[in-house]
Amino acid sequence: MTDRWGEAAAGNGLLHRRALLTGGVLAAGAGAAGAAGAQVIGDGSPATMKTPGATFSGYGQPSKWRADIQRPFAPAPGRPGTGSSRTPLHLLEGTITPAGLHFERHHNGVPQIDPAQHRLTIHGLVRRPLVFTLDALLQYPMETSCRFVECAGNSGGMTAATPTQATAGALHGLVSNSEWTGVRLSTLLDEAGVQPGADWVLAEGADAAGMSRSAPLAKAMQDAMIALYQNGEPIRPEQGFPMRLLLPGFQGNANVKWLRRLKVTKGPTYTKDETSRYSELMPDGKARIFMLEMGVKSVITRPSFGLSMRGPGVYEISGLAWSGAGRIAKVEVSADGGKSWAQAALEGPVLPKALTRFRLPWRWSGGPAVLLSRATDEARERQPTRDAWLAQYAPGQGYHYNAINAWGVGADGAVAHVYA
Ligand SMILES: Nc1nc2c(c(=O)[nH]1)N[C@H]1C(S)=C(S)[C@@H](COP(=O)(O)O)O[C@H]1N2
Ligand SMILES: [Mo]
Repeated sequence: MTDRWGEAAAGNGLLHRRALLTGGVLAAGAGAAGAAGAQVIGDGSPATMKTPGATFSGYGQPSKWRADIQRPFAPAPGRPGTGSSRTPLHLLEGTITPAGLHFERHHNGVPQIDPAQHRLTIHGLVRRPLVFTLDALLQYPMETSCRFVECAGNSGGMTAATPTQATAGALHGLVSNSEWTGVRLSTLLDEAGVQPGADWVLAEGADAAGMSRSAPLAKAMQDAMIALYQNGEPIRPEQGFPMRLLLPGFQGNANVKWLRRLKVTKGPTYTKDETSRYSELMPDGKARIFMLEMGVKSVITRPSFGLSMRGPGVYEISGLAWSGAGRIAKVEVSADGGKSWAQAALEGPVLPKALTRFRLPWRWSGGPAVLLSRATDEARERQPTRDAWLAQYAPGQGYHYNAINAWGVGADGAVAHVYA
């Protein structure tokens, strides 16, 4: 079929991404009788035009009509501060995660840290051990970058034998993306003077879990940051106030929050957090340790489970893609379960180690469809199929899940989680 949307780009109604530029306003369900996205303008003025509005507030809050946009979480009985809450990816747009919706992963609660009392110590294999107050750190040159943080356990539920019927946020929401500002770690390490032979750094948090992780010194010198600000405001307590280690593209766990100590070492420290957890069991029974970089990944957020279709018509398929290796090079979308693919439009600027938004128009005929997205990064790594991913590990191993995800659209417009 050819109309203002142009030729199909792949099977089952996928349109060319150029249509996003030339197609004009895209209303979900437009074209179907009674399902128009926009309404004709009426002449009565709304009540809000007749009385003055509310007053000012010191710190703004989301609209009361969108109080449904929450981080889902289930506190562990007896250990309320241990576990995670997730970013509701399916209810958000763009790429920046509002600070209040950044996913949380705490191993023993959120410590309340008085910034005036907090110290960051750099010691170990350095010529000059240093102790920084927050005020001292704020004197250093700072830089800003957008970076995702993703828990290695994100999407771990995808190893279940049957697909869990849950939202994109509940399944894949242990990833968030912020604009972080802080001091380059290399600036501080250069001042401390790393001794020859040192090749790893131990980072320790000031929380009740005493969470600590080792990272290669090369990463610390390459693009690591002591993050002090998140989306322009001081980093939230849940994200590590007054400071966290940011290791762009590395598994969330290594991004130590409430950072109090960095020890320069020869070799990794093998802390409890990197030996009992965050290592992967392989098919031969050996565990792999220090697989720190997150793989290339994508998820369609709209349509997705919980967001039904409103009748046949042209819809925008939209989602998020990211890679710990750098920039996203392309995202392909399929509407026929992987038989044919069309390339989605990437919204720029496409930043390294940050979430990238992709979009593609789709003419839904009203028949069954299986929607997939498959991302490739600039290192030419491409997301594996679920079967290929599972074959890499011992059964039940759930860290670093980055396989192709699928949503099934039924003839009634309901969207289900399916395996493809
Ligand atoms: N000190 C400390 N740092 C920590 C944790 C923690 O419990 N304590 N959790 C880690 C884990 S497992 C992840 S996935 C990320 C989560 O960061 P977020 O809560 O800001 O999303 O922080 C990491 N850093
Ligand atoms: Mo994590």
